[in-house]
Amino acid sequence: MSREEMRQLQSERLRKLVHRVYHNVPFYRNKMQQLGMIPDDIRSIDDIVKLPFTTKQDLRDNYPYGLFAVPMSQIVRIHASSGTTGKPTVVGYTHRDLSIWSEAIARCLMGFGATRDDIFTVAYGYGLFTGGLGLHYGVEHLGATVIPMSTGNTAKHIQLMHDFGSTALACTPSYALYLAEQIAQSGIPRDEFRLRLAILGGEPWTDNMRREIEAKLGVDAFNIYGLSEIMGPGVSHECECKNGSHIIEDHFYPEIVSPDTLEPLPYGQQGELVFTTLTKEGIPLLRYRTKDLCTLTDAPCPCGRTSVRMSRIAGRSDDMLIIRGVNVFPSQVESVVLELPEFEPHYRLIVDRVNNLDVLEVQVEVREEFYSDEISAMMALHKRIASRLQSVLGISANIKLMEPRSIERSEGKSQRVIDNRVLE
Ligand code: DLL
Repeated sequence: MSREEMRQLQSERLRKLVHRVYHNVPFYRNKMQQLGMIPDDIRSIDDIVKLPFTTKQDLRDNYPYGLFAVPMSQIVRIHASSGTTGKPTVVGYTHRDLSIWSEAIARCLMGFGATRDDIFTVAYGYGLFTGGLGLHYGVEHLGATVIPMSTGNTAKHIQLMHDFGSTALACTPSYALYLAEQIAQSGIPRDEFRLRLAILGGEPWTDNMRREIEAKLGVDAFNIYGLSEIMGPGVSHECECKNGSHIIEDHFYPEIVSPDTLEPLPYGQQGELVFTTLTKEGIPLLRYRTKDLCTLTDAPCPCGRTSVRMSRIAGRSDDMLIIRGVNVFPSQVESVVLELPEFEPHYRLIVDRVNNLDVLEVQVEVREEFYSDEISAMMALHKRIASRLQSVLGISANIKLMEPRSIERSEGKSQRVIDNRVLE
């Protein structure tokens, strides 16, 4: 499609979308009324800059279903990802949404050179996370074979990838590196595996990691990007040129804005990535602020695709961490320590990468009156906070109980996160 044809399609879809959310989502109707707008003010995709932004906080304020644009009878699936505190961010899909999502992922997979003859091991988590089920239905839509492994039990993964002749692996890049090492130690010769493709995303990674994964696993490794609020994986994907990720922009319209002023920035300048879901029915979002920092380009790609490409994610404009593929906000830890009377509201998160696996240590300060020399008392306290944190964060962490007043107080912004991972 030429750029002009794409803009026409996007304009048409945006006009319909704005009418839909204005009439079906009170949140958007109020926002537009506050701005003195009516749906007919939006005539083309260029008018998108007039529309209000949406943030994770808006989803949280309307928890769980307040931003849905269709009755629950039309919602056929729910997914959720971490919110900034205890409550997750909830998204809902209609039949049509799921069909567009599967098609979007199938388009990504074709961009990686996958065919119906491939046998995919999907090692993203199945469940509320969009990674597992998202890839799963995309692989089926392509007509390839899917082995729904989900996460955990690496030895079994390796055995079944070997025995089932898996040709493609979909997982986080850090898990791919970990798997590569475990395969090397498994004693099974690498040439007995048929792996040729790795579909990696869900967390930031680098070209150096790509080279290492490709060399160790003997695969061609590709980046896939996405976020649950917009759909899940499959918002953008690399092609054989591996030079930026093509955005599926007939469904997900991208903009770059300054995270400080929210003014739109021209292509080529780094800023915060913002998406508008042009066709989504369940929970359509206007100008959703991803907080991911990157650049966009519409320069022609040698592969022949005409879509806008995004660079790798250079960082975040908020404090979200991705630990073993799971989104973690320091404020989630804060909500737990505030809930439990035995702890002070002082805490620290220390993240390391050991053997390519992320390790999280959470240091929490025990209140004077609850601090004791008795091991059993401290162990009970440890257990209490560990289980609460595990349930709020969705990942396990090494908990370190700290003596009263041992975590440094600061007058300015306290440094609550020490991230020792270096992505090279
Ligand atoms: O991580 C969806 C996904 C699953 C994408 C599997 C790719 C593969 P969330 O849990 O909502 O959804 O997290 C979204 O993860 O805003 C980015 O910060 C980060 N992220 C996702 N893919 C990439 C990537 C899924 N390829 C958040 N590179 C996003 C860098 C990524 N960061």
